[in-house]
Amino acid sequence: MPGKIAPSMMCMRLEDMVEGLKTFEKEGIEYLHIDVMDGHFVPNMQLGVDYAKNLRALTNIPLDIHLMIENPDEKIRWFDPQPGEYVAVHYETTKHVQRVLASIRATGAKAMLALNPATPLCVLEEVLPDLDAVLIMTVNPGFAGQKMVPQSLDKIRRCKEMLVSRGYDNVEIEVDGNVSFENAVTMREAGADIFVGGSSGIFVKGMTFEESIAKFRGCIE
Ligand code: S6P
Ligand code: MG
Repeated sequence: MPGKIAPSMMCMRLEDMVEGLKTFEKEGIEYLHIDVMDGHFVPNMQLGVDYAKNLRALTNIPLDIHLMIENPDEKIRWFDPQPGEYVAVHYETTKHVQRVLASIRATGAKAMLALNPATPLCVLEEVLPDLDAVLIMTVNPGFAGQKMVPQSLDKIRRCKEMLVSRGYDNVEIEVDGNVSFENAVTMREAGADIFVGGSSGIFVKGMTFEESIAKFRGCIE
């Protein structure tokens, strides 16, 4: 199965929103990646509850909600997750990882656990049955336009090996951070399934969305 694309909507200029979404629909974009930042877990504030709800009114492309917020536990329902959408919580943000993952599934959405670059893969071990996807951060979260942490490729590879060897190869791997055309190729080889396209992959200066999406697809076949 070819890789799937989730453009990072915090990189979308407001003036491009309506036409951009039409192009994404025409090009078969699989998900819209929504970065939610609280100014505590990460040193930035971005996108929120109304943004997610308004986006659903503009398009049928399912959302991929990336929560970079402390204590996400009771806040998940604020986003009214829908069947077919993903909600990612960071391992580092809650003391109750299993409970939070189960509460995402209870909404009908798919449960994803996000790991910062320094967080080891072993934290996945006890929650494998609760996961629909793992989000491997390939930059430290907070900002677009950063460089990939180099050891990320080996981490993706080891994550894939872990999932396959434990019989959880149905659990998808999403990668987020400097997923450039070049990096997307090696991330794909390492085992990634869903690719967040930001300033280095989909919102690329000098390229139309049609051009960047076509080139990106070629990198993740
Ligand atoms: C970062 C955030 C990401 C970025 C994306 C930007 O904290 O979670 O989703 O928006 O990584 O992509 P790029 O190509 O600018 O790194
Ligand atoms: Mg993100």
